Amino acid sequence: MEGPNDSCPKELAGVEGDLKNNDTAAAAAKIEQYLKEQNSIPLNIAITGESGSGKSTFINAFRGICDEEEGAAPTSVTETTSKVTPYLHPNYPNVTLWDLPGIDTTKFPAKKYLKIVEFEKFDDFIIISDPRFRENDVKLAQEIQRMKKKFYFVRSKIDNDINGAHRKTDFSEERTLTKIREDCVQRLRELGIESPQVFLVSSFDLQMYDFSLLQETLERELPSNKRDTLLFVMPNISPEIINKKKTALQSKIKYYPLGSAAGAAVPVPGLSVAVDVALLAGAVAHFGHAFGVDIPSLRRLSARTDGSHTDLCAVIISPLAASEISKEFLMRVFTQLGCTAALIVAEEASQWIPIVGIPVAMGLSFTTTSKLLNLILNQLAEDAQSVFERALGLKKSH
Ligand SMILES: Nc1nc2c(ncn2[C@@H]2O[C@H](COP(=O)(O)OP(=O)(O)OP(=O)(O)O)[C@@H](O)[C@H]2O)c(=O)[nH]1
Ligand SMILES: [Mg+2]
Repeated sequence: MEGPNDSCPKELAGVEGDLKNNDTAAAAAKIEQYLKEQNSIPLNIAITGESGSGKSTFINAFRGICDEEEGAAPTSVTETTSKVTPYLHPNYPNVTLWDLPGIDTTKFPAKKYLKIVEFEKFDDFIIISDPRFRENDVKLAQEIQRMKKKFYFVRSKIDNDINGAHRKTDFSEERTLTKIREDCVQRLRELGIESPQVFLVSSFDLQMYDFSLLQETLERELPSNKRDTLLFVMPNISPEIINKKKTALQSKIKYYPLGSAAGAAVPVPGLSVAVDVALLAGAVAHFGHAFGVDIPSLRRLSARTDGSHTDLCAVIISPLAASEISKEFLMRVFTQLGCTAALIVAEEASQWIPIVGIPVAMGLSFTTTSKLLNLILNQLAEDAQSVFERALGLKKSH
């Protein structure tokens, strides 16, 4: 856990001074604004590649949406992506995946193509190709590079390759994947890409093969202010990604108690603290969205499995997962959890105050609220892990 000496983000530079001057309202306003902005940083990822390579299927899998569901990108063996279409992430509308037609479909040269799709607005390009990278993909990559944008190659439909190779007597998944990867890299090098980044992906099985590597690479190469934005929209493909989300969410918890606008805080029954329920409801809803344990995310996940919504929810322990987060409901849960939190608070009250100069009177409220949010976060993270395991057991066969 971060301690008192952590430096504040630059957006919060004036908060310390506000608190020292006892101007908690000014501090709260700055923090509230900062938290709001954190959840609305735009991220635009372009998905391109030749017709039938699996662009739309990849977009749906990334967004956790079934190919047949309303709002899904249409997918088919016949040509379907004919114009630039934005698909907003269902939980975070600031994140958009753009379904772009392939160069071959549009018949534009790479330079003109990028101009028409307005390349400036994209943070990254993912070029999807099956079963081998074609010259058009490479021309596009070279042009993207010239425009100083990042691109990543995805070799799609790896499940087909593995199923095909399985029939051989000396089958080794590891060897098959290494061979496909090396062939792709070699071909791209021959076509003039110096150090191509190639990821082997099956959109039917994102938890397999290189999707997590793609996620890590995208995250690492994004500007630092966009990394958490990407992390929170990532599908839960592994226990590690859920843990990563938890750590990122945890690092922001310390700001919520201080973000309570003056006059907006109300006492929690049975506890000697007041909280800004609306602000905290926003935090809890954000946790649920990032972990995919809110009602709509669980519905979408069950549609992608062979189980029902009830099957998935059977493993959930937090009252705040799979629930409507109203202010009244949150207050009831806070009161119940508060009894547990209050016991721990007594030990920790003086020990962990993150922003220097915090008035002592705020300390107790601060620690209690942080503790409550941490308890909720831990429970929701645990639920996300159980739901992830359950969903794996209920996986649809393609
Ligand atoms: N086995 C397997 N099939 C896939 C995968 N991804 C896509 N497909 C199939 O490939 C076909 C084409 O997929 P789409 O996602 O429609 O391809 P697209 O690139 O959007 O095609 P256009 O819109 O025509 O440009 C569909 O039948 C998909 O089910 C995958 O990872 N594995
Ligand atoms: Mg398509």
